[in-house]
Amino acid sequence: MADGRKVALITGITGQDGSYLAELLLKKGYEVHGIKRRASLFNTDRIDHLYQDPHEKDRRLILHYGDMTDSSSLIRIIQQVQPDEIYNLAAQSHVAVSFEEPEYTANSDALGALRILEAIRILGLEKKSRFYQASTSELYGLVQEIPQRETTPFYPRSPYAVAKLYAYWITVNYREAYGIYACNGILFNHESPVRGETFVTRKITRALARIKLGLQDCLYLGNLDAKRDWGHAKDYVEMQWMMLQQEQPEDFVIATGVQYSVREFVDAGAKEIGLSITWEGEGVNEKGYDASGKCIVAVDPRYFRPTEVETLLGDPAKAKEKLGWVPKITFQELVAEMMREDLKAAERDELVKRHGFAAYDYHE
Ligand code: NDP
Ligand code: GDR
Repeated sequence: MADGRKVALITGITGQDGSYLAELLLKKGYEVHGIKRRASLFNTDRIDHLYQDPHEKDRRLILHYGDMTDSSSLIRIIQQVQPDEIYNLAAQSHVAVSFEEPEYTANSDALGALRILEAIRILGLEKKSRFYQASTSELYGLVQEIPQRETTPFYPRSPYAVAKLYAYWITVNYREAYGIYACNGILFNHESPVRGETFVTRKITRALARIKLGLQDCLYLGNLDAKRDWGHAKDYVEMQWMMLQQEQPEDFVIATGVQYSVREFVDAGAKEIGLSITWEGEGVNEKGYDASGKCIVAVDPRYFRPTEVETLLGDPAKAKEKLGWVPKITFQELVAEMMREDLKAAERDELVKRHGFAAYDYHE
């Protein structure tokens, strides 16, 4: 505690969840420390609104350079910060990219969690620092039970999910072996206007907005039939905090209990901005047409994954019962917010283009 304030350390503070969690903890009066890896750009867009100049007195948001693949930086930071709570959100979090970078994904996502837990032990903080591990519904992969709950067997289907499986179990093991207050939040997909642009929801809302304003012709997607249980990141970070406030550490599934397909997400987003899509064809030949008959959505097999997770649907009953947690933001509200924000961004880009500046565009 610093001046009676609780101290939290967030790895992955520059990511989607890190930014929402930092905002939440600052509101709750915490001193918040975040680990940021060195990049050639600032890369703090998502937390710029929370940033405080290092020269300000009584600063409550403090960033440290570090990396999940570098034990020495993690030990140094944890020693310096002496956190009451550690939220391990940092990860190479893209499933498709994990097939391209499997070793790096294992290093940051699996061994990264181990490095933090070992740092707690090396520094003798077992009774002080509570630990939250960002576990994932991807652990269920090839699903063994519908809906998935805390007791459902795991069957990971990507190098990302296999790395997260290690992180899940090492968290359980350090809890049992050393009495560390350590828990796993098994979070199903959660999105927001600051979701990374290459995850399917944000890719869809961004592209639909740009198509609407004539900045892009077509949205290329992979598996339109994949089904996900999509919630809002703002709701889910609240749960991350709640999990560390219990008497006993436990693992929880966090989900909405409702699922939609990728195709349904496209339809919902299109509806928000007055577009209606007619689907024709099947498999790789499936296409979506707007009211004028123009093709605006097409399948590109390059977005198929070597092994796919076809369907995920969570059962959040335990979180509801034990923590009184219920997601507040509905799927329709989530889609509406994402569409609204991406439309604003597209309008800015369109303005720039209209004034003769070439808008850089990168599709993925
Ligand atoms: P993001 O991809 O938005 O953020 C990941 C964060 O991790 C970024 O701050 C990134 O830094 C940082 N990071 C990546 N590699 C390293 C590294 N080697 N060292 C230090 N920092 C690193 O993910 P989300 O916010 O969406 O997710 C947060 C966590 O929750 C992740 O662990 C993810 O796997 C997990 N998760 C996410 C779900 C979701 O639906 N969003 C669902 C279930 C689990 P930089 O900004 O520099 O890239
Ligand atoms: P996911 O999220 O793999 O569930 O992992 P993503 O949005 O990438 O994919 C969801 C589903 O959509 C299908 N899909 C596409 N996906 C992407 N990215 N791009 C496409 O063009 C596309 N077309 C179809 C995918 O095949 C998949 O079935 C996310 C990440 O945040 C993880 O870190 C987290 O652990 C899980 O959610 C829960």
